[in-house]
Amino acid sequence: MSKIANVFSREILDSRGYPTVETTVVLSTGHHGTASVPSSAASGKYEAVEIRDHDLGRFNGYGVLTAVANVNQKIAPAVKNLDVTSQTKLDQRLIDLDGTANKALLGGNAILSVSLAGLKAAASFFNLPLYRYIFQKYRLTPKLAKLPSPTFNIINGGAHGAGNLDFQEFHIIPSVRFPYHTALQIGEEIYQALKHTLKNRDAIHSVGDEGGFAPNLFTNMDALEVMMEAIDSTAYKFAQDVFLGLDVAATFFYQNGHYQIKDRAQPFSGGELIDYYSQLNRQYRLFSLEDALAPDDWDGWAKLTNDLAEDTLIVGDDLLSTNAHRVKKAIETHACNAILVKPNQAGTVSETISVIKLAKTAGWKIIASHRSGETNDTFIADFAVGIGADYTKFGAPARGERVAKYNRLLAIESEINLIK
Ligand code: 2PG
Ligand code: MG
Repeated sequence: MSKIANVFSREILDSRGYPTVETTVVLSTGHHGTASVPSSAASGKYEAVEIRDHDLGRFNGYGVLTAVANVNQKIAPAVKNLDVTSQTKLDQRLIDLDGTANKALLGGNAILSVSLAGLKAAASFFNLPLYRYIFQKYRLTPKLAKLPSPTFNIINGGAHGAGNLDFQEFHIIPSVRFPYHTALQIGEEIYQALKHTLKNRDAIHSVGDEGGFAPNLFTNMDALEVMMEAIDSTAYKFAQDVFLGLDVAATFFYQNGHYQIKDRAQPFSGGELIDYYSQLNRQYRLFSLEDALAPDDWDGWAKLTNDLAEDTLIVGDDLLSTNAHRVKKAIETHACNAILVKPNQAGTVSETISVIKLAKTAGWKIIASHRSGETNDTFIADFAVGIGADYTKFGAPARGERVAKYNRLLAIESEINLIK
């Protein structure tokens, strides 16, 4: 039987060296699933709450022993004997046990670890690769034909960088016409080209949290210029083979109704910043623009979408926080046309799936996303394929925890091609 026999959790480290939760769910048959939870440098205020110990005697307060104890002592007895193939029942039990709107009692990190490990254990019970189990269970896409197109974050600023750039992520996005393995090659070659471009400018000194370079440049626009230069030094054609995108993560430089970035001495009002994005779009033909405004500026988001959505993906991340209420409001107010999907913002697999259904019904594009703090868990790669995401966002094509996901997509791509 596919019943949960045992659940145990532990504290491990993520890619930034901060503790996170890893949990194993074991079935009565001996099948099992293990999952670890990613984490953010700057969690949005509408996300499921990540519980940390705040015990300054351990890991500067970042320990997660409380969340681990919540799994081992509170969640494990409550989910014992549940049939793991009913993900909805498992997740509802977790939601009820917590009882808060934002999972603040047991912790989104504790709850998600069990939800993910349960899903993996169920896939193992049916002897299916995880992406195929998700595909067959939820039927969110008619067939597993083409893999999601990768977007690569090759310059890191904001909360992920070295303190120099205001915008958080500068992306290159190979054309969707390329098969996944070719898109990966393009992303990697431009990443290496960018290293040379930055060296030539004496601007390189390190990489940021997601493996992109964290250079010293004068303005955010300079970063886009450097990327154009890097693309030009390769065989790929800008706006044909490869495009540019931004995750601005505007909360980082938003204060008292204004946005302060180094591109201009005076702070921008919301309206001025939208005009600035239009200018950037004319110059760099932005393929996607994420979290361009603060998450409570609903009018601003609607104006941005009205002005730019014809040829740019207006992506909600902090804005939507993978939360059904916020997604419904964004659909009603035409606040964006694409969603960044992060299971740990929602806190369970089932809630994430409901949000994806809503977004798909609205005709939005779906981008399945990692977090800045990652582990070598490749769940998100299988999930992206299984739900039929349009794009993935897994960081730079460098650093083990990012590359693990890109390599998992390569394995899935060859498996799907073999079966076809
Ligand atoms: C984002 C994410 C992932 P973080 O803003 O989109 O790139 O960053 O995990 O720090 O929230
Ligand atoms: Mg973001």
